[in-house]
Amino acid sequence: MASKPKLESVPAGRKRGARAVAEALLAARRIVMTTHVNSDGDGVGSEVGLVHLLKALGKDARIANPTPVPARYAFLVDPLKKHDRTEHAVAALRDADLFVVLDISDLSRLGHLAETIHGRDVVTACVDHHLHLSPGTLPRGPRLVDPAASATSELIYDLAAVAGWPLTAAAARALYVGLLTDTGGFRFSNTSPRTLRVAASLLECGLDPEHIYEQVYATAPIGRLRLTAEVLETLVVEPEVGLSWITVPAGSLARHRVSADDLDGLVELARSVQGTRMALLFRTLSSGKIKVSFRSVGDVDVAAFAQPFGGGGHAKASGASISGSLDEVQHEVLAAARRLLSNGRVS
Ligand SMILES: [Mn+2]
Repeated sequence: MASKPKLESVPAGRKRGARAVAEALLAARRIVMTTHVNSDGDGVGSEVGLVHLLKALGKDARIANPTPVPARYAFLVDPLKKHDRTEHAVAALRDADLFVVLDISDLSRLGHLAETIHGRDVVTACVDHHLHLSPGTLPRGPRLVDPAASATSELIYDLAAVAGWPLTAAAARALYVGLLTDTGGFRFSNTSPRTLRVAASLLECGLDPEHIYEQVYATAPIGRLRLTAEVLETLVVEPEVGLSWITVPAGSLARHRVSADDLDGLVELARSVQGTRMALLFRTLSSGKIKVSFRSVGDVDVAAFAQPFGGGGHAKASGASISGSLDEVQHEVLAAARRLLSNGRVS
């Protein structure tokens, strides 16, 4: 393993939050961390990274997620079998004296765990980089929140830097996965010079970037490709306004034996159509609601666009879960998108 690397300096605005979160972590005896339903590389990367940091300090830290970790991130979680309590998440939360909510600031996206987190009088720390148009609904606790961070994993790195905690190779690998996936492989607009400096500093811990790439992107089940083909068949392009959209056919995930994680990156393919300013992906959730993912090009702000639909996210990547039939939701959302793209107004 490489010698202990010097960590990047932390933006001034994050130091106070980082200190507050570090203090809460050091004071706690049983820490349980969680992330949003259908966790992604950043949600998993930030919680696995934090578990490794806390383990090195001798702290009792567990993971309890509302939904299982996607197969492509199993390589991060498998070595932590003892620490992953997702199958008994509610029991793990009942035992904890500190909750850490990662990559989301809202109770509503914690699925069946929301009730337990809301119901217990336990300090709830939050580390997140989503834009909050309204105050989060989490219980009280320290916050390390900055929408300028490329990923929640970058904020966990900052937490380690401010607290002076040693970055182990296992922690660095998990945080690197968070940066890699939330920036679309260091391609999206949230890839800042600092993102790459932090990524470089993580690589200094002795990581193998090609191996990580293979695990995350280059070991797809055949069903993911078959699903991709089927979803791309639904592509509709409206060049006059710069709108492209795709729909996940009913039952296709089960038919191809894949999960929602296998849809990752599909909406970016719709966005890649020349002249597209906004791309959308529609799918029916098991709850019956319709999940819409929004991506934009240029100055179209899809975080603001998602807000009237009860959603949120980032300016160029956001989402919302909307009640109604697929037809109704598509009709409503596409009409709003056409209005926005043709006259700059959401409604
Ligand atoms: Mn994220």
